Order: sequence, then structure tokens, then C-alpha cells
Amino acid sequence: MRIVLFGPPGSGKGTQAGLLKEHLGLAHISTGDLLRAAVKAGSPLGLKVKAVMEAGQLVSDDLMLELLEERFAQADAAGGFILDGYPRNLAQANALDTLLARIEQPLDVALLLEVPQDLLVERLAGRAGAEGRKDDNPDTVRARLQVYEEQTAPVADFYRSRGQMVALDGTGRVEQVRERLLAAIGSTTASAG
Ligand code: B4P
Repeated sequence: MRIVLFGPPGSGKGTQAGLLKEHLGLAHISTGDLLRAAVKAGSPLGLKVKAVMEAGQLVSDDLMLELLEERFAQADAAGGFILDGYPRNLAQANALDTLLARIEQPLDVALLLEVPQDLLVERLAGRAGAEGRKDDNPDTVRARLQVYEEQTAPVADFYRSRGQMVALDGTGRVEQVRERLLAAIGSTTASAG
């Protein structure tokens, strides 16, 4: 099973991908986690992207693709994956298409978590308090939400036009959202088989 999980910052992508990974035995590929690991390690890539992330902007498409290709080359990705945080614009959606065609791992479904903006702001403020992530401060959260609306939201139409998009209610308890996602994945598998 190959899944793209997307939605605005704070919609629960990372949270849900972690749970689905356990349940479905898939690799969890989070571009945000890959970038944060590079920043933490102080690698050349990490040094390049730190300021961009702290401003709530998108890291360049070329760097992201390089990072993703490296991650897909790891053994666990061959058995299926949940991609969390990528694609974040139409150029990335096209790049992903080309990459997945080349490695013969076409996408099964794109799942969109829908959450109203005031709840996103509330959740991210909660995480800022709990984890101290620099990009969760109110100014950066505003910038990230704007980037989402302008650049990432059109990705939904990209997948919708191919009949690969399922939009889900991302509000409520973590377990409730997880059940909705599993039901959507179940019906995708049933209609494919
Ligand atoms: P990400 O790491 O993808 O950050 P995110 O959008 O905030 O999602 P995340 O997965 O962390 O949060 P979640 O919604 O699970 O990206 C960070 C930055 O990296 C970007 O701004 C960008 O600079 C860069 N980047 C990443 N990918 C890129 C790409 N492809 N191209 C370019 N740049 C890229 O959870 C948020 C909070 O909500 C948590 O505290 C969680 O506990 C809480 N929560 C989740 N579900 C909940 C629920 N049901 N109820 C209550 N709280 C809930």
C-alpha cells in the first residue's frame, strides 16, 4: 500500500502516520522529520534548511527531491509507505509521480485531513508549549498556514482530478481520526481488489 497523507500544519499528519505505520506495517516517510534530523545533526543540508523552516517557508524542491530519493532507496520503503508532508506544491506532486513511476511503486491513494483553521492554531500552540518547536510560534504558524493555502491546497485538485483523493474529517480525538483513515484505506483496498 502506498499512501500520501496530507493536510494543513497541525492537521495530525505526523500523529496519524505514526499510528498507521504500526497498524499497516508500512514505512513512515516524513519529510519534516527528515529535515529536522538534518538540522539536529548539523549536516550541510541541515545548515541550509534551518532558517527556511524557522520562517515557515518551504525548503527548495530540488533539495526535497534529493532527500526523498535517498529515503525511498532504503529497504523498508519497498514494502509500501505512508508519505507525510510531501508533496507540498504542484511541482513536488509532479516530481513524486515521475519518481514513483521510475521505481515502479505507483500511489494507491492520497488522504487529506481537513481541520478548521482555529483548531489548527490551537493544536500548534499546544505543541509549542509541550515541545518548543521553533516553527510553532504564532507568527510562523500564520506563515505556514498561508503557504499551505497558496501552495499545498492545490495538490488536492491534482489528486482529485485522477480520482485518487479521499478527504476526511480530521477533527475529534486521535483514535476517531485513525478509525476514519483506516475505513478509507479499507475501501480503497476493496475497490482495487
Ligand atoms: P512538518 O513536519 O510536515 O510539520 P506539520 O505540517 O506541522 O505537521 P506535523 O505532522 O508535524 O503535525 P501534526 O499535524 O501531526 O513540516 C515542518 C516544516 O518542514 C515545514 O513548515 C517546511 O518548512 C518543511 N518541509 C516539510 N516537508 C516539506 C516539503 N515537502 N517541501 C518543502 N518543505 C518542507 O500535529 C500537530 C499537533 O497537533 C501535535 O501537537 C499533535 O499532538 C496535535 N494533534 C494531532 N492530532 C490531534 C487531534 N486529533 N486532537 C488534538 N490534537 C491533535
